[in-house]
Amino acid sequence: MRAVCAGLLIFFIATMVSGFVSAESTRQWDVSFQVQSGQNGYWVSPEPLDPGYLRYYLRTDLHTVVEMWAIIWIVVNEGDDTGFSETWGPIPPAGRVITQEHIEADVDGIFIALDMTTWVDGDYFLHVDIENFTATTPMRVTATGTARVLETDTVYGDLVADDWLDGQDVLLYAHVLAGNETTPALWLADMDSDGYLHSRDLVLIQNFVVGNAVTAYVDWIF
Ligand SMILES: [Ca+2]
Ligand SMILES: [Ca+2]
Repeated sequence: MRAVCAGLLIFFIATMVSGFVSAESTRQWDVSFQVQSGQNGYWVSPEPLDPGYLRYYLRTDLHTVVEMWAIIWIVVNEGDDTGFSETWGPIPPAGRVITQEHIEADVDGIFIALDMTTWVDGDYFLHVDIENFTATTPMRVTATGTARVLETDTVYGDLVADDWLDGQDVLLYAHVLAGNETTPALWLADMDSDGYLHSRDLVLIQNFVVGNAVTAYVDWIF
């Protein structure tokens, strides 16, 4: 009887551990907002994040239309853009700012500036704030597309297995590519999801480590 109980206990512990290691969930939401120069714009996720995960990968795929006012709205720029950011968990009850950037651009001689902040509030809803939007001519920006969040207990690219992505992982990856280390699990290290370990995966990890979230993981599919 004791052996059976011990066996069941081991089974349940193994199930819990394996469930923890592989636990992840993907959320996808439609994004649609419009903001004019002189005004602020805000987007809030329709549902909160689960704060207890080890990592949160955020990806936006947006079609953006930039227009200027000249009696009517005239399109001056249009295109598709993928953005990527991430943060670690657990997310504290106070929430957390994920990215905060001041953006300046020259669109056909019109100077545009704005502040964009991505953050999680105390109830774990994801926010994108656009504030201090100024332009030398009245402008508006319309964005439509999707936002995706992968909540996971796996830190992709973490070859050193310390639950963090940094220069150590980059170095180990370089050794792997040089044939000097045991090949890591493909699912963990194949950052662009093409089924191979190659220099592009190393570049993607490097971009993320140095904080170049615009190009890091852009081709990473989840
Ligand atoms: Ca690491
Ligand atoms: Ca790859």
